[in-house]
Amino acid sequence: MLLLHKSLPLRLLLSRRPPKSIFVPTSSRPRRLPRAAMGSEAGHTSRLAYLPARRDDSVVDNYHGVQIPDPYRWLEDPDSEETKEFVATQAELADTVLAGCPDRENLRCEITRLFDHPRHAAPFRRGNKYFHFHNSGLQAQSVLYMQDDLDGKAEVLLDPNTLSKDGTVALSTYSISEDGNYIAYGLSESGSDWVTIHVMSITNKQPMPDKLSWVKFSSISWTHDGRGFFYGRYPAPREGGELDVGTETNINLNHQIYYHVMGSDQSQDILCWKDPEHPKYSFGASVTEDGKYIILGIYEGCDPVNKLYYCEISSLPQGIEGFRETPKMLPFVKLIDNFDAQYQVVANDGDEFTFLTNKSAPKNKLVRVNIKNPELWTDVLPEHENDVLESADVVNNNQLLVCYMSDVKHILQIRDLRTGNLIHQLPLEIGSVSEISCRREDKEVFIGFTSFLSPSIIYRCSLASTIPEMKMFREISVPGFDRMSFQVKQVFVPSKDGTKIPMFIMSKKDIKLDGSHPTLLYGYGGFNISLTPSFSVSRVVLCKNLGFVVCVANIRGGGEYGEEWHKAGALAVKQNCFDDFVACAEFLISDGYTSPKQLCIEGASNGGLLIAASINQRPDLFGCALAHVGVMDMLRFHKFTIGHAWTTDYGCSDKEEEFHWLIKYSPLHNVRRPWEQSSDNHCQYPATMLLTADHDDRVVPLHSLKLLATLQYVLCTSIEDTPQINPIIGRIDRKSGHGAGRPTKKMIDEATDRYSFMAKMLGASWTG
Ligand code: X99
Repeated sequence: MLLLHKSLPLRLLLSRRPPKSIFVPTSSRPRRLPRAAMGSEAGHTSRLAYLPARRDDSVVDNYHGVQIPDPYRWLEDPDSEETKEFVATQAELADTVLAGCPDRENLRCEITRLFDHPRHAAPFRRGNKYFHFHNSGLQAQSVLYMQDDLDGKAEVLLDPNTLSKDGTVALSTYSISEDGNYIAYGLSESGSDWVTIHVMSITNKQPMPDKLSWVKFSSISWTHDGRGFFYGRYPAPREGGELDVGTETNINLNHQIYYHVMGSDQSQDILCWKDPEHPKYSFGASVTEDGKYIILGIYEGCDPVNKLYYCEISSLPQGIEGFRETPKMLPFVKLIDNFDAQYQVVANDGDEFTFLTNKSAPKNKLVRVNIKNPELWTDVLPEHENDVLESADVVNNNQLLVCYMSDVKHILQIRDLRTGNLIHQLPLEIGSVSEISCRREDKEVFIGFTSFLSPSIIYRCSLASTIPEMKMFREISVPGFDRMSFQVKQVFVPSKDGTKIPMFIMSKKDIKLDGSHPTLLYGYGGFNISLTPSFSVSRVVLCKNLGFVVCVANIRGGGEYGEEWHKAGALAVKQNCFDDFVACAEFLISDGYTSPKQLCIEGASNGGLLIAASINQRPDLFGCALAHVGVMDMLRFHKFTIGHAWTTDYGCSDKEEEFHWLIKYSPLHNVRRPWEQSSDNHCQYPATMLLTADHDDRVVPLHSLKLLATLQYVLCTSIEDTPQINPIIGRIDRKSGHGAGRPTKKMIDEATDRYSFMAKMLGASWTG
């Protein structure tokens, strides 16, 4: 069967003017659009000519008695010629559309100009040295510097930009040994989740021979004797498969924790924990700040719940290395052996441990227990009525730096570690704490702050004096950005069931609420993740140069109000996420910000699912949709890479009841022709861009590819005189992944493409 007309030049596939016959009014074609409605005011008058992709009608699955066709199953094979051809054709189509977006070069230029400013992260101390990351502006990756003291000269320790020409090798994790002599660091290529750990001597900056492969979802934690470190890995994903790592879709099972002894080959690493009876579990091992215990966290998915085991290093007669020759794993003691709640170590004084937990406290609390006598647990800092306890870091020996989230804004306090009592409230503007850098022995802490209109400030807060002082240590300034010309407000929008959904709205100062503004609405809604305020160059450019209103909706499913808020947008009630998002969109229209034709929605990952489900459910409400790296096939996501971990939020189609939740909103399975569904026979889907990348091994590209083929088939190619004029395109990046580690140029190129498409589709014009 002919799949794709790859020999046809693409410009011929783009019918500048649709064939006449399609648009000749006849009584048998009531769905036809009058010319004026063909999106001319939205800047697109011609329909794209899509190449129909092959449909394989023989693939039909039986889910608990329900037959579900999957005609694009063949797109699940990333290595087949047919898939490569589909990807090439879609990329070409997107390129042609993008080449016709008038503000593309304006956007690229302005985003690049604003990106080009030096930025520092908070310093941290190890041994007798300070370390920090710095990007001079347009460097692909930030560079790790070290210095003897904070006023001294900083020298480069590790510059990832030297590791590849195009900046696609990124530093994804690192850990410096207690004495400050070695750094173990993980590199990932092309945005993949796979990591290779290397080691470097810090004293002479010499690379060590150590090289650890197939590391994934791993931190690195040194034992305090500096002999080695713990890390997590999977079995290699495919036979002989060092080829184009990160493009494979194989399920990740049987995570394992190893201890690597410096100077040895990976084959000699000591297996510390595995659980073949529970292949989907994943593990994290870390050494406590006092160096005495190994803490093992056990996770069965993405929920904030974990088992917690410990091992006292001094109890091992021949140390950890005594386990090299034995088939035994480390003798962990099971402190928490069920998945009731989350337990994170905050501090320990010998056997007495302080944990941050959500056990019977969905907004989190601090508890204390003697791990040798774990019957008695006491509350140190009880759950707050409204605010979520996000983190607690021990500092200045016996104090805690506590971070709360209150209506999606952060609050910082100094508390007493023993009693939990409040000592000081630290002054903080409205925004987010982006990082906290301190250790227990430190008398000062570095705090990173960001907000919609604050690029980043690093505060240095000394706890040595009676009243802590928040001194500005570094302020990042963006040339040409004047925060005084913008405004941000927070509103609380009632959703379908009356729940108040917080939403931030950023715009130029004093805009008229006359319904005229191009507007971008962003959301996520899942996995207990909170969208707190942060600075974005590209969003500032949208407001400043294209007159946009930019909104962030804190819908249910996130962690904005703790675990209850998360659970209220998951599993059987995932629909609440979409209802909340739609309510926010409707608010923006009814309150005079915008109109449906000028409203674009955007989200990534679980937020890509949000966008795709939203356009399926309310195609009439939006003019444009940008769905990045979305989970689009809700019946099969658990079969690929780490997808099985997401059943904690979504459920799994293997279970009958859960299949019925999923089939109701799965983007791939709910694409309908809106003109056949509504009384408005002109109703079409918004202009849609699905974004994915070849090395996305978190949400594998097949999700977006199958949805793209389905949208184009149902709306565009399977019906001759379709009213679907708004383009449906896929931007498929190369040498890119889910988002982490993306080089600056790729970030700029992507923002340029998606926002120039959006601007054209909404009819927004460049105001300079
Ligand atoms: C993940 O899939 C995280 C994957 N992951 C683990 C880790 O399973 O990063 C794991 C175990 C131990 C250490 C580190 C890790 N996540 C993270 C979800 C959302 C998240 C994700 O990427 F929970 F924040 N998704 C993509 C969910 C749906 C789309």
